[in-house]
Amino acid sequence: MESHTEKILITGALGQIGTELTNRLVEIHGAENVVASGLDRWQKGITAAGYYERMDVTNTQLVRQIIKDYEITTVYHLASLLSGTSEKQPIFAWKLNLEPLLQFCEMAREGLIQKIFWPSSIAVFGKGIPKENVGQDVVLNPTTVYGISKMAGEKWCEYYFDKHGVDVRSIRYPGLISWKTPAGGGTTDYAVEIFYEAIEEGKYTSFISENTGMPMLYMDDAINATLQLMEAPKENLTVRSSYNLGGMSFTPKELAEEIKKEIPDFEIDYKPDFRQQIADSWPASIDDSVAKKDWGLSYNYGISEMTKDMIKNLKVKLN
Ligand code: AKB
Repeated sequence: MESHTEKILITGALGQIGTELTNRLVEIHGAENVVASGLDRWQKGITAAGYYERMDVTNTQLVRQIIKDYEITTVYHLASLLSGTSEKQPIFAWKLNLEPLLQFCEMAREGLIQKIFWPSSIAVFGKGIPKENVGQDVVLNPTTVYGISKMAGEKWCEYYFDKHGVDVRSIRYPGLISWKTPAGGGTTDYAVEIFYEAIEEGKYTSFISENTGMPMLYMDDAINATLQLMEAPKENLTVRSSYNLGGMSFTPKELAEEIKKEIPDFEIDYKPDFRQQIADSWPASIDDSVAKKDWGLSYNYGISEMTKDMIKNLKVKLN
């Protein structure tokens, strides 16, 4: 039977998406209905959730107990290793990125929880796929550990929906840009680091080459999209693997030019590292028309609005 009060568990709640999503969920559902969780110790003020559970999400027994204790109905399962870090720890990346997702799908199949959100990524695309305007239904051919784990996760989501009616929803996030909580271990993270260094040092050495375009999204838009997808009527959803999200597309050079409008002395140089190869295998832009049609995806931030907002907020935070 469907529960009327949503009781929410967020995994990876102290991460880049987790901190901001948790606070938005608290605004909507009330602190008493939101349980944040993560590997680290809780620090005062980091999220507004009513409860915090320090838990290793691969510890299935503990996770099940927490789901039961709090009578959780909805899980936002965000805990994941990103692309750069996954290349360094492939076996652990597979374990962390896949096994808990399967466990949550099993719990939903058993009727213990009712709804799951799970983030996929533009990393599912890969070799041999056109660079521009990549569609929802292209063949996936990831060449990274992270991309392989996300592709497999998407197929599991689709499987659990098709076979067992499990209501698991997913978005292929592009690079996420935000100022509240630092990103960590991603290929698109240059687009976050650059702001910190522009403000603190006036210069930045990019680990991605100047003309490499990648799709990016400002955190505000990412959170709105996530909540919109989770609130959409079930019958409107035509994609049960993961929805494409395009956001905006730019190169490091274009972003540097935008930053120079706000910080005229800013300087950039380029020293691509192993993440360049990852970026080269990813699309430069994404077609997200299916998400727009199915659940009304829209954006408030382009590159100029995002750059202005990042600099304004980071200047205050770093002072
Ligand atoms: C990464 O760079 O690994 C992530 C992603 C695009 O999924 N930001």
